[in-house]
Amino acid sequence: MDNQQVSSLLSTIADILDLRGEMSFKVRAYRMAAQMIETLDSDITTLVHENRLQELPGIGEALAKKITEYVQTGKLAYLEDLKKETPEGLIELMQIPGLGPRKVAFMYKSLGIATVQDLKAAAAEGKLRELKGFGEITERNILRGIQLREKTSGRVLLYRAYLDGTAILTFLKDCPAVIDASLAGSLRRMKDTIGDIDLLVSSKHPEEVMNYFTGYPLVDTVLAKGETKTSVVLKNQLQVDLRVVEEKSYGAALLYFTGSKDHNVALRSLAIKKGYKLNEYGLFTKDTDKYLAGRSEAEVYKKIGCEYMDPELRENRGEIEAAQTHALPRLVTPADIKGDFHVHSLWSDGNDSIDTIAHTAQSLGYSFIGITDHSQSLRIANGLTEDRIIKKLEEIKKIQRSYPELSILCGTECDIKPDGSLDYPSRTLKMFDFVYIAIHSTFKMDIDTMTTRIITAMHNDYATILAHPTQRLIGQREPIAVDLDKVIKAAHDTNTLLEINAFPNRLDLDDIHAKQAIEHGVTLAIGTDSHNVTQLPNMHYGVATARRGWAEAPDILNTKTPKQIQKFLEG
Ligand code: DGT
Ligand code: CA
Ligand code: CA
Repeated sequence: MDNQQVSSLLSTIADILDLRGEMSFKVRAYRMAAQMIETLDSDITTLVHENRLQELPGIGEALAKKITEYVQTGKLAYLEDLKKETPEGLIELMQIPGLGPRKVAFMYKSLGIATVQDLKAAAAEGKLRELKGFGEITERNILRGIQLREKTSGRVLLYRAYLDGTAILTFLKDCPAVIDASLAGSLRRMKDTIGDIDLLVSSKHPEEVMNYFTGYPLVDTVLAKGETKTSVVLKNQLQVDLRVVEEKSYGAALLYFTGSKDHNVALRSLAIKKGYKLNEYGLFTKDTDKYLAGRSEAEVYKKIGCEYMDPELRENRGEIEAAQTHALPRLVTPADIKGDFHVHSLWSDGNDSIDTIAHTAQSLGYSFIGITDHSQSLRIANGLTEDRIIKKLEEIKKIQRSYPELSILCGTECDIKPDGSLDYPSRTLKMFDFVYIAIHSTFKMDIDTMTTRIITAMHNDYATILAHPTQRLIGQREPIAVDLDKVIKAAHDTNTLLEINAFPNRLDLDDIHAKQAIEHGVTLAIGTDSHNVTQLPNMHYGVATARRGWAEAPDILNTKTPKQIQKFLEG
């Protein structure tokens, strides 16, 4: 159980209480607790074990008891009861982007809308816009929210599946009957969202492995249990499929169940062209069915004339052709990364001091860290005025002395105004080591105006990196309307870097656009956008996205030394 899961439990309770019109102080208590735990430095499970929850601000006896029950059993009776007393459809409605408890309660009372179906019908008939405080724009946003929800329904963010998947993998490797074990499916390919978790094991005793697997403490329901395949649902609703094969077939099965389906289809037809037959059991001669390979993926690839392809590449986007002509990229790896460009500190809306950030960066083995606080207009995020920048620079200089092995770079995440100008004048911008430019408001513009706005900002001499270029929030907000072809070309012409933002619900640029940018000779920078040092390891998901975009180390500025970075920025 991680902090995020406990945090979302508490906000679900807050939403349901709010929906039911409970006293607002009660709702607020749950919301504040949810927020506090989301950005908490310490591990909530540890605090539960040590019986220290009540040391946290805003956590009294009652809340501590509920959190403890949830962490220890994976369930909370109080929430189950609340859910039983509330129409199921209303809870689902609150998950739609743009709809909160208040709006849902109001629609329920005034129009009797109790399900997503009801809501769609009401919107189609134009009834929503007539509600007090709604209007046509709200109606349209709600419809868009429904579509977005449908597109991502049942899928979870990569990081969520990754945490569970790697924990189960570690668990499986402890089973004496397991010989080899691996992640498979979209999770092994590190896709940005995951439908279900797939795992593969080789064993001589499949039944033993399956019994061990269904005994995993977080399993809620066993959907199907057999000797070759078992499917379970975890307490957090994620489905996990485990397959067990013989050692002889392990490589072929790993290939098959890693996918993607498109990669498999293309690979199979290549095998056929070469006179073979490829399936999850192995590679065979087409005519006599003689087993040729299958123990490892590498041996199967080799036999059909391909170099080994990293799982992140397996989307049939040209990798099979490249693998036959020694043209595969040598993908950037987490070990190549020397630092992080995008971190918020206490100076704006982050939770940690520069000293704490530097300390953590050092423990991660980094040789640089970019502290990028917000610019002056972003008052809600405590953006920095010029006097405060000067003070921040002084502080960095002082802290720098304690970290001889780490370059602490003073950056900014400077707001791009609607007309494309930046939130600081040049004399301020030149105080920074580098400047992220980013949009934080007026997201809705037509595509030409938005594209011009961004490109104008990129032409500013001090602009270094364009942060989260499309502004998408996976499952919550669509990308802004922007012509990325033009932005990529402008990045090349103005020597502006594009960011791969590694925050789990952003991953922006995504894999496809990262690949496109690299093909146009644009250098990318990975930033975690951390507001808390516990988020710095999200770098891993940014690197995964870069790998899915065929990035090699030289394509990513984070792989360079502080000296090389300085030179690059001056050049
Ligand atoms: P997901 O779970 O929707 O995020 O995506 P995947 O890629 O994990 O898909 P999943 O879980 O349905 O199946 C796991 C892998 O098994 C998939 O990547 C490729 C393989 N596979 C599944 N069904 C088929 C199929 O009908 N044909 C082929 N060639 N491969 C399949
Ligand atoms: Ca899957
Ligand atoms: Ca599956």
